Amino acid sequence: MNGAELLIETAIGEGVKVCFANPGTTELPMVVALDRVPGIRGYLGLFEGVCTGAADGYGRMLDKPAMALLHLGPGFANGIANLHNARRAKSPVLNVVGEHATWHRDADPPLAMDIESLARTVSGWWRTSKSALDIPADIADAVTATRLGQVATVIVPHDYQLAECDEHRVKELGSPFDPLEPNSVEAIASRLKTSRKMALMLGGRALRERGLKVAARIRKRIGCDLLAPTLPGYMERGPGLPIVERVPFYPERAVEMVSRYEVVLFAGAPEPVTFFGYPGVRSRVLSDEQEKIVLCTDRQNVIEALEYLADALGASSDLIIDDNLLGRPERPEIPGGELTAEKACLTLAATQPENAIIVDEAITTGLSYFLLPTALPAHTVMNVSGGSIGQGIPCATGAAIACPDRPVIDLQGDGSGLYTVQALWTQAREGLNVTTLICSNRSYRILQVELSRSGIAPNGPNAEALTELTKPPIDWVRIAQGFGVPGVSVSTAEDLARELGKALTEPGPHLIEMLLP
Ligand SMILES: Cc1ncc(C[n+]2csc(CCOP(=O)(O)OP(=O)(O)O)c2C)c(N)n1
Ligand SMILES: [Mg+2]
Repeated sequence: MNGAELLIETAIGEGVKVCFANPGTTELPMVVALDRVPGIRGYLGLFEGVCTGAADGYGRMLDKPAMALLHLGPGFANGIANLHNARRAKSPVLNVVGEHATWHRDADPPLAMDIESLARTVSGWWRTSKSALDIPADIADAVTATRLGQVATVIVPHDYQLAECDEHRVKELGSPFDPLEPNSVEAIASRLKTSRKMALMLGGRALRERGLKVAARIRKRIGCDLLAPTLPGYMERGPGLPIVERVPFYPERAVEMVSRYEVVLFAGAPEPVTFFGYPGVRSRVLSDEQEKIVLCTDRQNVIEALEYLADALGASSDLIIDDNLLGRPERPEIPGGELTAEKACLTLAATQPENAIIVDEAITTGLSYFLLPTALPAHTVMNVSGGSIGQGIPCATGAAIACPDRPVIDLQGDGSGLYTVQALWTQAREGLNVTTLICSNRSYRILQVELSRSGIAPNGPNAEALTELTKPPIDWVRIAQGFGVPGVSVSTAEDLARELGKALTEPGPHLIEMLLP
């Protein structure tokens, strides 16, 4: 075996099943190894941001890593924006990046870059392999890091990929978690028993079913509200799961919402801060007077910590949760008439099938969607957690590969969609069940809103030109068709409901442009 084959064999042994790739010459031994050592399926992304966004979507859905295979520093750099989203979503992603042969680096070839510096900004763990024989341990350590909800990056020189390795060491994976400190959780339980006006803010794995169910018990026992970050990376919702409120995007509303609480307990979520520093508005949404308690570190198991806390509070697993604290199976009516952002969200909510995966990169159009769906059939919502747009179409692609039996619906801003639109081609090539709903307001609407909120200057011709998308208008139906995805444009809620229904019953990807004011 050579180093590249060893790498693939180790990744297969660690449970990796898919590889989103955009390779170059320095990765070709690994491309060949994918065929020589069968077990990982390769998916071509036509831009590295597609590969990393798809690996993120896959990782969020299955809570285990896909591999993203990227070419040297420039390829990795192209993938960074979506790796940033993955990092914020605590999503497991295993990057493998080729590096020039060790003997060739000194010549400073054209594609040479400082890959480790790039890796550092988005990866919780990274390493350049020191020899071919070290590759299995590097992959094993990287996969262990992903189990903590981290992006991990292995950089593999070309000569080590080609080197023959007669014997190699296999590394056993241990638990990635630091142990819990029972005393600390018990002290938190005592503190909560004597508090009033409490919120439990959930993030990461705590927003999956098991975490939500234990959070429901804690709420029932101590009467706290349940909160989530503004853009949670992964959240399950539906009948039987507790209603969780997200911290609003705009600072004044966020501050108003959290001002209700004397104590906020964080379980897998960071303290909320405003997205931007607005003059005269504080960065941290909570005030100094409000008590903040952190249940566990990012290196501890948040689900175990919540379960331990529930037991310490006497919130046993047979506690009956009142129906009014849970999402109930209800649907809004399909509205009628010309589409608006709100009607688009209502129509989606009225139509989405059981077990849908909703990717929300709708920016301004999606605002009213989240306020509805607690009462909808069971579904998963994924947001652009790092605020780095161009995530939706790739994320939906990876989610559909992870969960081929679940319908994926991508509520997609038009401006954001254009960053990584070529992911539609991967959807067509793989016949993925993704319906992309383009929120075609033909603008960077959120920037127009921010401009008018800032009151700094009236909109001049440059401010107008840099925030609108009408000259020329973008032809979404032909873009979709050009990538092999059937596309249609609708302007009323009735037409949207009909086309969405059709798209969801026909196999393969579809794109529906929703013409919005
Ligand atoms: C990588 C990256 N580039 C630029 C931005 C700044 N930005 C945030 S939202 C946005 C426009 C979003 O437009 P669209 O998807 O059409 O949603 P709308 O605002 O119209 O609802 C831009 C350019 C960003 N967040 N991330
Ligand atoms: Mg727009």
